[in-house]
Amino acid sequence: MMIFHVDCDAFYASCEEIRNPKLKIKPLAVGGLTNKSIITTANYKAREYGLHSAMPIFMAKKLCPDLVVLPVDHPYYEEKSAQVFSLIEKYGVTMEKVSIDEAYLLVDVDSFDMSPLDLAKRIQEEVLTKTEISISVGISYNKFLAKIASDRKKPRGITQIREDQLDTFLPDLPIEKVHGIGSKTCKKLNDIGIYKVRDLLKLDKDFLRENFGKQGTYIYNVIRGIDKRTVNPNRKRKSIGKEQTLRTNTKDIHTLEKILEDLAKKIETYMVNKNLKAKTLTLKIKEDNFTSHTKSITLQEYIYKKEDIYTEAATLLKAILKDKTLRLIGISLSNLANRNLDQLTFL
Ligand code: TTP
Ligand code: MG
Repeated sequence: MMIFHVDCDAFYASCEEIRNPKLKIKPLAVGGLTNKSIITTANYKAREYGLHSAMPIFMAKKLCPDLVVLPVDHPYYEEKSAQVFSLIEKYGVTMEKVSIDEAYLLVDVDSFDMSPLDLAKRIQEEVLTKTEISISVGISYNKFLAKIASDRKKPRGITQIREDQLDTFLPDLPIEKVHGIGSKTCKKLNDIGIYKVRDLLKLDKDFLRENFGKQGTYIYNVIRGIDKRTVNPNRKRKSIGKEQTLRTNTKDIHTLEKILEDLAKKIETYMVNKNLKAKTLTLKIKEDNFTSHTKSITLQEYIYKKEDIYTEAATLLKAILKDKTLRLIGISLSNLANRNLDQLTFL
């Protein structure tokens, strides 16, 4: 298993460039519109002038008089983010989204017939083609190193850090790049002459623990390539369902089966897009007198294909329909799991 860290390049600015491609050749920042406010980010063209996140706008304009500044449009960036990460999710056993533009991915590289670098390239290309967002990918054997790696060759970079390469990546790193060292800790360390990881490596475990508590132990470990944090999936759906209110109430089994077929098709599309499979299927019906009934079946094998969904749903329907006249019928799948990566051939 490997961990990929994916981080979008100049995210808010890239989203704005998609809406208005003319901005691509201009220095662009996204932020509050008064001179007193700060910029949230700047595109790479603007970074050539020294602009960076959290810089006051007046300063950014001083460094770059031609700067275009756009207001923050959070809902739009959330929408782009969802597009990007639903594509990426398909490649991992587990995905943990940690901010609007970054996620960790637990990847079973052995199940792909390509190297981790080629796989990252494929993910990067798919995301770029389908969403126009460029991403950088870091690959390593733990979260800490994967994140260091993704930051290495931005924008549109792919970097892998292997165990025997720690010495080439870590010692020269400024300590503020160590995830977990915030500005307060950084200042304290600077005060005692610690600026790079190379200096940090000279501090012993007890010293770090006494001065920085648990965080000190964490720092001691990660700069030696030890990070036991797992990739925790978040915002996982517990079930997926579709239902339909009938145009005219009916007890006709053929009409109802036809609707089940349509519902099964819609659910299959969702399951394929999200790379999911399910073990439990529930059929829901509502009678013309508004009484609802549900009936579930938990299967031995996982399913996601429309034929299987339909077969199970139709069997349940026969069992509960009897002489009822229905006004609504629905299918939902629960007990969800990710499908194996070898089934990703549709990509
Ligand atoms: P980052 O990934 O830190 O920055 P970025 O994507 O703009 O640039 P990079 O190519 O270096 O990754 O943050 C993601 C988005 O979060 C960023 O586009 C804007 C927003 N953000 C803020 O609103 N305030 C901040 O202080 C930072 C750092 C980011
Ligand atoms: Mg980013």
